[in-house]
Amino acid sequence: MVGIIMGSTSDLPVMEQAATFLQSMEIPFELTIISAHRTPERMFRYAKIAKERGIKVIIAGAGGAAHLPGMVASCTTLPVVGVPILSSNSIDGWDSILSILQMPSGIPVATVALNGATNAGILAAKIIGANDENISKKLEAYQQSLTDKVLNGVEEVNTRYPNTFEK
Ligand code: RP5
Repeated sequence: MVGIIMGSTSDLPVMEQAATFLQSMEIPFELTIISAHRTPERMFRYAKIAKERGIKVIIAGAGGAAHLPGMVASCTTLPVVGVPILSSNSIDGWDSILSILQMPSGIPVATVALNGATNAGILAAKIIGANDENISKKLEAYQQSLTDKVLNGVEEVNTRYPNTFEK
């Protein structure tokens, strides 16, 4: 249902975070390496037949001259979530971010933060969850768990420091 792709196996430690989130939501996904520069034909083929293979959202990660997400987006009507990666050939990460973020009008890539693969997984789940009540409910529970975590922290801090603001 979700296709996770990345330019190199060196991107895997970051991109696995998207896979981990999708697993926690029980959303089926596939994951593979596709390089825009080193395997361009594989990239075009993947993007062109992704929809007919049943994929609903593509998460694409790359670093440096990060052309994979944008080029894939140019060959499909599926939503593409881009993950800029701070890689060995990145100057400082801004190169990866801007390569993915600054798409021309007409070919959007939903770009998350540098190394933000968990958010890419969440965004993909939200896109699918817009038409799937079961996934939507799981996302609600996930967001509630984030709220609970913060409020537990509030309680913890209140035992050590004075505060009169409501919880
Ligand atoms: C990009 O170049 C890849 O997405 C990766 O982030 C970066 C470095 O690739 P390797 O040289 O580690 O294979 O295309």
